[in-house]
Amino acid sequence: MTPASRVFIAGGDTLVGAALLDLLPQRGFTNLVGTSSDEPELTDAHQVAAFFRDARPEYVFLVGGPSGGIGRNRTHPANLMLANLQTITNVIDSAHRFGVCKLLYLASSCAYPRNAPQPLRIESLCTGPLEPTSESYATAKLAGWKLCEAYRAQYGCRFVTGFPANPFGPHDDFGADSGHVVPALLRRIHEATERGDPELVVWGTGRPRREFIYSRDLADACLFVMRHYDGTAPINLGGGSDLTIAQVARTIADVVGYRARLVFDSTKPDGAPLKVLDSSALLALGWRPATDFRSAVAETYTWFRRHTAKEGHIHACATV
Ligand code: GFB
Repeated sequence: MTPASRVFIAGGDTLVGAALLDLLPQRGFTNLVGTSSDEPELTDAHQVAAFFRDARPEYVFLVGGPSGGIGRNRTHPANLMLANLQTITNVIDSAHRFGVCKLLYLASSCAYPRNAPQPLRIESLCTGPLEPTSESYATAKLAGWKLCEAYRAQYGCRFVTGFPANPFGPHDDFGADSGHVVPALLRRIHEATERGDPELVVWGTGRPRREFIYSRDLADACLFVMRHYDGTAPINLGGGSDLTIAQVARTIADVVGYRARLVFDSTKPDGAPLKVLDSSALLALGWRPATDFRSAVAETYTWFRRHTAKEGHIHACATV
């Protein structure tokens, strides 16, 4: 991959796509194709094929397809599964047909079996039942990994799959009901502070643990893997903070300056009890995350405030 390589971020409107769009030019990659207005609708097979035929991308980051937090996964399993399956099949097949040099596909840590041993190792994939709250989305994500493997086996395509920790950052979906825990709580705690609410309800028991990764660090890991990893096995993309949801809520309250009470509503689902990745393969290659959790939350909050003030609303994008 050279600065002149034609690079396509399939899913530039997602959390990770936005971070890649920021990062790649900073690292000297200026020949980005399919950015903003000329990005094809990824669920449309004809648009995607026509785009690959005309733009001829050489390197593809497949980070597209909608996602959401535990709320959106429960209310929209069909939309999430269908749009992800369409995105995956369209982009992967076109990448093969139009001779892409290398593709990195981002799956999700929710594709691991619910009760797999922790930290989650690649060997545990497909060894047990999935977490029910995200089964449809996770099944589509697993299909994407298997499709990459199939194209590698049949055609020798250099298609690599990464399983990221839970990402968050600027351009996230800050919807109170649709977003993942960090952006959803940032918004809800921000609004509770402005109203002076005496307490804030946090979903679930507060006991589940998650590993988080700042979207800028994840974009950096994606670029690193594109340049330095070409194995047939998928690779976990983590190595950062592992926190309980109660710790997450308290950190966010602290960053926002919310001094009132946090109440845990155990009638709301916890989802998987624990999700922490074994990222030893990535770390052994020399990659490290740069941003600690609290600093990443603070940066994300700054972005959120700037955009709330400017737009009067928060753009909910399709996060990975
Ligand atoms: O981030 P989250 O929605 O995703 O929820 P998952 C993580 C934990 O935070 C759960 C709790 O235990 C939630 O109950 N939580 C507390 C909240 N308050 C809130 C809140 O206001 N909003 C949200 N969303 N959660 C997702 C999958 O699972 O992980 C997706 O559903 C995707 O498919 C993503 O893979 C990475 O980690 O539970």
